[in-house]
Amino acid sequence: MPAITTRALIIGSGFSGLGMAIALKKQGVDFLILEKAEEIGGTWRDNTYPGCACDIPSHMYSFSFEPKADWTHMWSFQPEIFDYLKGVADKHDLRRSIRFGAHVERAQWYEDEARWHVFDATGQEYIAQFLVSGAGGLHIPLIPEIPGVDDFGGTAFHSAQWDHSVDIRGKRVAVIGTGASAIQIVPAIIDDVAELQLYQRTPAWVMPRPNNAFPQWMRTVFVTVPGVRALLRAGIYWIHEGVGFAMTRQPRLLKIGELMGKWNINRSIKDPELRRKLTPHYRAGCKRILNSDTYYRAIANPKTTVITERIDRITPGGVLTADGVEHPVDVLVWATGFHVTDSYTYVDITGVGGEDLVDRWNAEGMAAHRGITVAGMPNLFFLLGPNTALGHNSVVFMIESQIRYAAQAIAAVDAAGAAALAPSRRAQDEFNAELQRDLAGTVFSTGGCQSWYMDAHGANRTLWSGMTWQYWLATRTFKPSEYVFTPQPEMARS
Ligand code: N01
Repeated sequence: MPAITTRALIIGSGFSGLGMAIALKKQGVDFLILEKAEEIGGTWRDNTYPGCACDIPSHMYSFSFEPKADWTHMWSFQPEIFDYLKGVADKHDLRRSIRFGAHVERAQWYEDEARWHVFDATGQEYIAQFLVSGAGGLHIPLIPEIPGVDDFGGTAFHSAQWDHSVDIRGKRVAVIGTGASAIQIVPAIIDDVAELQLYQRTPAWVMPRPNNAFPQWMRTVFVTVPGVRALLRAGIYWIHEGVGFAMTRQPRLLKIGELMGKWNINRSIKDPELRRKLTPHYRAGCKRILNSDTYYRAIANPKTTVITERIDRITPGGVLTADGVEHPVDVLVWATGFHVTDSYTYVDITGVGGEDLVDRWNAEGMAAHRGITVAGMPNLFFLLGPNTALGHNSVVFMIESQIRYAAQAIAAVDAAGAAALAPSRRAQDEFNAELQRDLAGTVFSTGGCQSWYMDAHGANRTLWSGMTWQYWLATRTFKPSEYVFTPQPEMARS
């Protein structure tokens, strides 16, 4: 197989990959998207579980440059978001620049050529000057290492790999986990199942949220009256930034949210013992705040049992809890989240001097300059990389900031007549030292919970430390002074 050569390789075709491709197209940079699956969409292609929806309003959770005025719901469901992304890909004619079924496994920087050599699982080689990872952090399903996981005799699957061939009607279904995915799944399946066992390790703060379809007249207004949709988007943005202010600067303000969360429990759950089980004992926001008007109602349904005993093991017939009770189960759903702080292990990246990025990040924790570029890894860009996920607003806003920054960096390489750039270790370390100082005062660190925001070293390598406009400011203008430029190989030789 001859190697395929292009100027920029983009891994993934979710929001990040598609957005980057559109920016490079505008800039006249040749690119190829490598997509492991047979369709675009990333997260919004993979997650098809019942009830799957966005928990950030759609008018904000969409590209600023591709508004969709006729979203059917404030918080849209997965099929509509997936359709939106397919529409964006088609409108910008991106499919012809996507190689489907290309699961990237390895990328190596060849210093003498100043090029990335990238290999997919079939052994196909790609050569490019720039490499952009649009894989994000929520793409490797996590199934906990509970004894007996492989012995289960019924059907088991992860929430992000929902098996639609399984008929759950009339079945005893166990949902393990009570995070953002589980709270959408539980209300969506409760009417169908015979029995629902919900295994909760830590209760979530769940805020009330009605999500009725927009009435037709309102959709017509969004479509026809200039400025209304943009005003709504701005309103959504600043309300969420208010929550971000509380989370990152004044965590005690989050007590107000806790009152709302308690009210949400009390209005649906009458049993005091169940109320106690469902009430969190950490500051709201320490783990992701969830929203639902239907979750507690589904829990109040007599078909549901909330089980808080530790899971001892999975048996061929069900789930054995630490109190010695074996709960018979037909279908087991792992709503247990993703490998986040080790999500980068999906690809082996080797940079200058043969340094292995996975080894570096395993040892030091993942860190990048402004969450995007990495010292010693020339012309490599991460979208939704280290410390750029959010607990309070739309990650699409973060992605757009990063795309703009990466596009500016590529333009800076060209303007300098250079072959490559990478941030200086000093600039990267200073940025991250300040970031970690800021994170120390946030609810993510002080809220009294254990969350997947923290890595194996106990450091938050996942979330941005402030509000999203601050990230926008931090990435608005690319600063060449923070970078080391590599000359063109032939200039280096002369
Ligand atoms: O995963 P999670 P998720 N035994 O990690 C529990 C995005 N998302 O898929 O809290 C028992 O939040 C774990 O318990 P604990 C969003 O960014 C977005 O739900 O660790 N339980 C927890 O309850 C979100 O944050 C949307 O004690 C175990 C659950 O499993 C991210 O995806 C919608 C366990 C995992 O919750 C992940 O959400 C859905 C064990 N051994 C998701 N191990 C939008 O709407 C783990 N758990 C945009």
